[in-house]
Amino acid sequence: MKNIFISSDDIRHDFSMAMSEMYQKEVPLYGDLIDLVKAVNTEVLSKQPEVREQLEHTGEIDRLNMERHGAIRLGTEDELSMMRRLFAVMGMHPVGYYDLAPAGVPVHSTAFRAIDSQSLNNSPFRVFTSLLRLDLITDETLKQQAADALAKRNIFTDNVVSLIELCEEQGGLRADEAKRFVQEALETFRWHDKTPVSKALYQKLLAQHGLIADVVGFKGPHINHLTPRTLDIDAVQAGMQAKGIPPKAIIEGPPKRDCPILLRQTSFKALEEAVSFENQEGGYDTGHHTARFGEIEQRGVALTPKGRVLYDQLLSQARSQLGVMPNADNAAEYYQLLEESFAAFPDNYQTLHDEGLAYFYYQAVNDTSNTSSTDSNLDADSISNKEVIELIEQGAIRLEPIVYEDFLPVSAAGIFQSNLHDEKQSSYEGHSNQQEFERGLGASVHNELELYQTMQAQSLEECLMKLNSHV
Ligand code: OOG
Ligand code: NI
Repeated sequence: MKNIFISSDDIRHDFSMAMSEMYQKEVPLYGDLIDLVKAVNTEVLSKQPEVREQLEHTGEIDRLNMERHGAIRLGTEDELSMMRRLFAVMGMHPVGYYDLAPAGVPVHSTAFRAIDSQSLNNSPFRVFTSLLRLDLITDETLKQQAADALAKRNIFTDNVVSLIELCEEQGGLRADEAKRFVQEALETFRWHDKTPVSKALYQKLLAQHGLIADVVGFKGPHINHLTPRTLDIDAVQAGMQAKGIPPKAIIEGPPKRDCPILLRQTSFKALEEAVSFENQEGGYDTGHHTARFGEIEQRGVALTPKGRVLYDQLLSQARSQLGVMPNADNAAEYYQLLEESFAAFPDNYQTLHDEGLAYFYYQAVNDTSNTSSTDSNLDADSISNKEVIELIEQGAIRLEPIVYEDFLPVSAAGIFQSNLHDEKQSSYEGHSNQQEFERGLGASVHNELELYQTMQAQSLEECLMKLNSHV
């Protein structure tokens, strides 16, 4: 029977395009950033054929220009669970748990994204989604006022809720339903310059934390940035300065390397935007709010638990040697410390693989002369690591890096902070609370490491099957 439903990958693709178009209209600097990223990526692909070849082998080449992530901040558990159902329509599922309270940001978060290689290549769009932790506000009166304001708002249109329910009932959406869904879902992420709270309340919220004002003070979770993927973040950072787009002082994440790992990110400063606060006379008081910005990122290979421990250790070593938060004045020193610290992290793919530090796709090399010494009974369950390494050395198997699809809590905190003008609080006490987050979400989050492990294992299985059939 022919499937009457549109694939969720297509809905996600259409939605990400609609979102990008809306944000370019709302924040024109973001459009300039996209042009810059495109130019840099084109240059890298023409000057570094090995990068092009790698992206062709992993299938990422086609997704490069559509690749972006966004971020939103939600106020209540109900909003979070409906958001999960909304993203599920587009094949986006919660992956990972990020607790940002230790870094002084009163939220915990997950990322909604596709989870298998093919869907990711069809549309890699993902949304970093944070839930405000009102429990970390110590002022009881303010906490209550914030909770009341949040209880009054409804961030979803009635139509989008009906379409989500319809999708859940019938198992998908038809073309016209999907089209309406994209339009209706977009409404939740739109910017509103008229706020439902008084200026006085807004200012009290702001004095607690910029993020609390950004969530509680508004009608909905406006998309606060969109982030294209670049192949050379240092070139884009330099280009931003030259184009008059003021970048944040520090590129977050690991230092520049031959074999990029995880994720490096930088952003341009949030805009100061005019807003109107509702007053008791039914009119509006004018003011402004800073929340929305643009960001860029360069993605590298996903790390295994062992690699991730080493990354965290080397990063915190560099940061503690610096002694203070990295900023514009100590940027050069910070990069120097980071380079020195990360000298201990192997910088070629073969070593990263052999030492079990990163995840890779195994691909059969289409040249039978390489497989002459292999037997025809290669089996993914019983093959040893040593045998795999031998096949790689013989040229029968090629390694390609599995790109990191997720986020990094220290980097995310740096991105939040650079846009909040709030350096008062350096950390919140209070436990990381994945279970509570998942209760609000109404589902467990996927473990990202397991997803990468599965991708790697599947590729090994397919690769060995191909080699067996060659002999
Ligand atoms: C999210 C900040 C984190 C990233 O790319 O790490 C983030 C936010 O500002 O809401 O987007
Ligand atoms: Ni981001």
